[in-house]
Amino acid sequence: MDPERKVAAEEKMREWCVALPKVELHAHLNGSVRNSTLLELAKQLGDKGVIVFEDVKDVIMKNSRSPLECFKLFDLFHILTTDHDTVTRIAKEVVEDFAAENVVYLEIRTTPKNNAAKGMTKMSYINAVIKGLKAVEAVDVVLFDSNLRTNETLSCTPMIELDDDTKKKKIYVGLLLSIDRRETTSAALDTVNLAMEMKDQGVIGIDLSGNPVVGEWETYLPALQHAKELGIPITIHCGEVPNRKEIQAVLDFCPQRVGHVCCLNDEEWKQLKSITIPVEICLTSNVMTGGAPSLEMHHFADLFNAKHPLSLCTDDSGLFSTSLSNEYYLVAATFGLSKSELFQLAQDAVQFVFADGEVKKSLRRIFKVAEKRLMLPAEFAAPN
Ligand code: 6MZ
Repeated sequence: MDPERKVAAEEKMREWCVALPKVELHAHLNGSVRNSTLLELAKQLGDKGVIVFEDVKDVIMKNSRSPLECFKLFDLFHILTTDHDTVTRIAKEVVEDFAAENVVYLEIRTTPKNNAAKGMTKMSYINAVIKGLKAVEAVDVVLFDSNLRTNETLSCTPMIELDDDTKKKKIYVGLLLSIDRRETTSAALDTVNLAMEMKDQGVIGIDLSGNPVVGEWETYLPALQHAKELGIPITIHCGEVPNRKEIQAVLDFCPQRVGHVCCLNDEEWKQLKSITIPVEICLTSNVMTGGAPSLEMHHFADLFNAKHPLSLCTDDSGLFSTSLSNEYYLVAATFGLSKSELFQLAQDAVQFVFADGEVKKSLRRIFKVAEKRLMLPAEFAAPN
């Protein structure tokens, strides 16, 4: 194909990936902040003399990150973002950004933070996040509770059908509370109890995340066990580094989903596949942090060929300068998946959401309507 036609075909494929309705199951709030917002916040703190803006600016704009740099950067992000108003602002913007690229269901995860200097408790932090979700105006945010009730009818108008500008798009949003690996057993238990307390306000699950070389599985196990007993769905970052003992413990614990699974050995792969725990795949993140040697050698291919349940995710779209549409595009460009395979991949993710019943039914309807438009043979497709 001549270079110009190739560029045009790539552009069309990118547009198709944006139009595809998508389900995002692994996105960290503070990793998904827009660079422009981070720079603005850094400038404000620079002006107050809290940080040196010029130093921070280069760090924020850098594209490639080592794992160590990532977690250092999160410390910086947290300095920039941890007061109630800022948390509210970034929650609003993050949902707007996902909705703008046709994410129809979003599970956003975040670590509830205590910050006495700002009068912040774990609960007030999550309330500030919820306030942000409710402040979104560009789209209707349906925040459902863990009993899967919503205040409004769930008969969602499939966004792909909308051609009337006066009607708004809709995005379903659920919150997962993250336990940070730096936390103590008692702090982790606080987070699980908070998830239980806020289950009627949009909190639908628990995540274990944080720097994978920090902390011990035994520290979080009582909290994760408690969540399991309470019936709260759990997802765990697994195998970001080759920690044999912990990978085994996570697989034995059998959470509802796992994230990453970069560094599993043959035996662990076998076990993962035999228990078919759905995997949250984060291509760009894994390559940028060294969890996968390259896109071409990413374990996505092995899991996909084995028909293992999986879902494409961004992890930290701000930190890694990606988007969910871009992750779908990368899968097509790297592994040669067809549009119908991509569509199936996006639609299959509905099975793994922590919502159930009516929400899943609505999502299936959205995909059904989208299929008619997105899967037309090229010769019948309406010209752009
Ligand atoms: C493990 C990660 C992560 O919670 O402040 N986080 N944990 N592996 C990753 N892969 C690169 N990316 C993000 O969002 C930022 C926090 O999410 C976790 C880290 O604990 C990070 O501090 P919140 O909203």
